[in-house]
Amino acid sequence: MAASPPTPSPPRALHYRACNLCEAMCGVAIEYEGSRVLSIRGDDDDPFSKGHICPKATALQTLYEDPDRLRTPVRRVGSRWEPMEWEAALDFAAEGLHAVQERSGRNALGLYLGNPTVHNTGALLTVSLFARALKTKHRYSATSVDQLPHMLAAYWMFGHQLLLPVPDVDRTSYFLMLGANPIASNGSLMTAPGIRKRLDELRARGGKLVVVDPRRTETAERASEHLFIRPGTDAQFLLGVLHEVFAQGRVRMGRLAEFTDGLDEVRVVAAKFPPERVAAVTGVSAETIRRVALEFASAPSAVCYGRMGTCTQTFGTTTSWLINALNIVTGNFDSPGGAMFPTPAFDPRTLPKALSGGRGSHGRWKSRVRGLPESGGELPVSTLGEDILTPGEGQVRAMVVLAGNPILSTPNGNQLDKAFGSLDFMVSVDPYLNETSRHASIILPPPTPLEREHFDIAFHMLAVRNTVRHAPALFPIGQEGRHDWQILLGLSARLEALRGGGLFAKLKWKALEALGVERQLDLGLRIGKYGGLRGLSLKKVAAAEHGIDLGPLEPVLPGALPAEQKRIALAPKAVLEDVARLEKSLSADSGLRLINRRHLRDNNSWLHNAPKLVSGANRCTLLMHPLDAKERGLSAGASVRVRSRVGEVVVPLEVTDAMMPGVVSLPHGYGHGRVGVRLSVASAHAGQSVNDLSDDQAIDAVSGNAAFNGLSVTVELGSG
Ligand SMILES: Nc1nc2c(c(=O)[nH]1)N[C@H]1C(S)=C(S)[C@@H](COP(=O)(O)OP(=O)(O)OC[C@H]3O[C@@H](n4cnc5c(=O)[nH]c(N)nc54)[C@H](O)[C@@H]3O)O[C@H]1N2
Ligand SMILES: Nc1nc2c(c(=O)[nH]1)N[C@H]1C(S)=C(S)[C@@H](COP(=O)(O)OP(=O)(O)OC[C@H]3O[C@@H](n4cnc5c(=O)[nH]c(N)nc54)[C@H](O)[C@@H]3O)O[C@H]1N2
Ligand code: SF4
Ligand SMILES: [Mo]
Repeated sequence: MAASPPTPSPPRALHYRACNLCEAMCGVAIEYEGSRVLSIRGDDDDPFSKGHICPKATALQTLYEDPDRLRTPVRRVGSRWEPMEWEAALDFAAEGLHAVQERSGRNALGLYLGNPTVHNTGALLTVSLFARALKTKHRYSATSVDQLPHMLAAYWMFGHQLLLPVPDVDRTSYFLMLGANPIASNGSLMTAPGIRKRLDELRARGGKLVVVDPRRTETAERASEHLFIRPGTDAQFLLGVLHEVFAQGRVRMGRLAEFTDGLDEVRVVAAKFPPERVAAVTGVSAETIRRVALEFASAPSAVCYGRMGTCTQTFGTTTSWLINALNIVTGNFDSPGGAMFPTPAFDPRTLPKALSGGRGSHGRWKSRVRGLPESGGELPVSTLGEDILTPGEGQVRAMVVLAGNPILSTPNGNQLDKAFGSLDFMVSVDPYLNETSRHASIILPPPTPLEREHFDIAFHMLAVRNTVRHAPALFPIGQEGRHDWQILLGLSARLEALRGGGLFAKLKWKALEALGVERQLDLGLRIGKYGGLRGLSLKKVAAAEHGIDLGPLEPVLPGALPAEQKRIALAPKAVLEDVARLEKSLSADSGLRLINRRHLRDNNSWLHNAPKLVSGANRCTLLMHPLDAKERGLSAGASVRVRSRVGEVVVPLEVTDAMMPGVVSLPHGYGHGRVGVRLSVASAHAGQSVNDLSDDQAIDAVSGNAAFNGLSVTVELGSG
């Protein structure tokens, strides 16, 4: 039998882009053939990431190929999901939302924006317009289970919620890191691809990395020094450090003094917190606090940085303020080696308010049940469950969830599960049928990262070096697909039409759709810092397929402060008021406290359907110190029951002296065992959701941010 001639296969080719799965923006080189991915590796020629990637980069391929992923809209019909055409699906979704607003008022509609929105160019450019088009005060997002305290501190101190200082890790000589584990997370509010190497280099050049964390983390293992701290006491610790800085006459504000107000107020507050007074509650000795203060103040350059551990706790905002204050009073602010402001080529802060969300705001309205204040136009998501479940004027009866999974990622997941189950109508914009979207009336699935262009709008603004890169879509989506931004514009246009919006409204949405993503990027680049007559355009950026290096961070103050606030406010009123609460919390307590953790191969709740990322030992375990295990008669491998005020989970126990005594740790993002999800791999590695324990009433009092860390729990043998 003669062999048939082989069909000619398309040539293998290489596509370059930045991975958008976390904040690190690593350059990747993707080998592909036709519509198939052959391999994904680090892009050695990326001037920023220099070839670094992590195991999650392969998920770019897994997501694209995943048979569980939704490729067309699906509508719930009883307990089944029925596929729908896009136009009909968008009509159905808009009509359902409109009907609820007609019946129960505008605020009966709620919106939740999940984290991947920020990693998605088109969605980020469109989402503010979409949120306005919904005309509701019930907006929530992952911000209030994450960095809200930093944003509020920035709004109050620097006049803009997005003026977020990042640690100049490549030049600092003393890095004081609280509540962050960048070796697992790859860095957050600190885009620094290959962070492990950067931290190793800091030590190699004679610098010091001090990690303050209730767990000896992967990052702490590589640090010069690790200090255990009792969860939720970072503000007291930092006040102890500041006390010493003032007491030793180490204040050196330099040129910052010319445009900074409030030094005396900070001095008065710090005077109340001598190291001896905070030692017991923090678990850090007075001697150590004094030494850290002295080392910090005398280093050639130093930077204090805090992340999830300092934000998602009961003193989140006050801690964010103190981190900035320590950097400022020691002159380690807006200067090389200190905390600095990146200058991105496309700067979202220069966009009109309707597109960017503006400088920020606080307390313009309050949540209807608990009265928690809005920040930046959003309510704390800890109130979402009660806002849906509590009857009365303005009760939320319909939801739009974009790129989020709040049932696994926000406090009191079981209450929220019940709440979502009780809605009259719900739209999910998500490629998966997951724990949250399973409650939707209709799911509108966008394509995956490789099927769209990518330009990082958010994370160049948080990067430790100024660079820029753009990549076109690798694979086309064809007629049968809709991008997130197209879905959002499609829904907005339909909602306005249903409300009787005239021709002008119709033309506006059509024009925005025609404008597309690329023209907006091009415009933003041209009017940006590196634009101008012969400067950057999208064409120039796109032509440099490995990205363009724009150099190290440079001092930008006072010029970068917004016109409305030309001076730094070192002592904002809201945090000064919180100090009274801090003083009350100075007595040490002995209960067991829960903190959370991340693993390099997780990404919040949503990459557990990638077989390569969930292989190996079960990671959804409780970590406990040997003394605590012994006291409870528990041994490694036992099933233990962890209880909080709102719920309980049963998980395997790991006993390790990497935990501080009195503190236990669970990862978040697990709990895929709920009925009705279509995540075959994740369901086989279900684990338990830590947010079935986390308490919607446990918040940072100033911002309303969720206080996941420091939750009071009990642990006992799981069976019997
Ligand atoms: N206990 C505890 N809880 C936590 C945390 C913690 O440390 N401890 N961390 C918190 C933090 S920092 C965050 S940011 C939140 C995250 O919370 P969320 O953003 O609510 O949840 P994710 O798990 O990121 O879910 C993202 C969803 O977006 C979908 N998705 C991915 N890409 C796209 C896209 O391009 N478009 C669309 N439309 N959908 C997409 C995924 O399928 C997934 O369903 O979790 C928080 N929850
Ligand atoms: N692999 C992986 N990478 C990720 C993610 C992921 O889920 N997986 N998520 C991404 C997202 S959305 C974010 S926001 C970032 C988060 O990035 P990071 O903040 O760097 O990550 P975490 O692991 O949450 O680090 C928080 C640390 O705070 C410690 N901690 C807890 N409570 C306290 C406390 O009271 N005080 C102090 N000082 N420390 C405390 C914890 O032990 C933990 O080590 O990671 C991003 N990158
Ligand atoms: S570190 Fe983040 S950006 Fe880099 S490859 Fe991993 S997931 Fe992607
Ligand atoms: Mo996050």
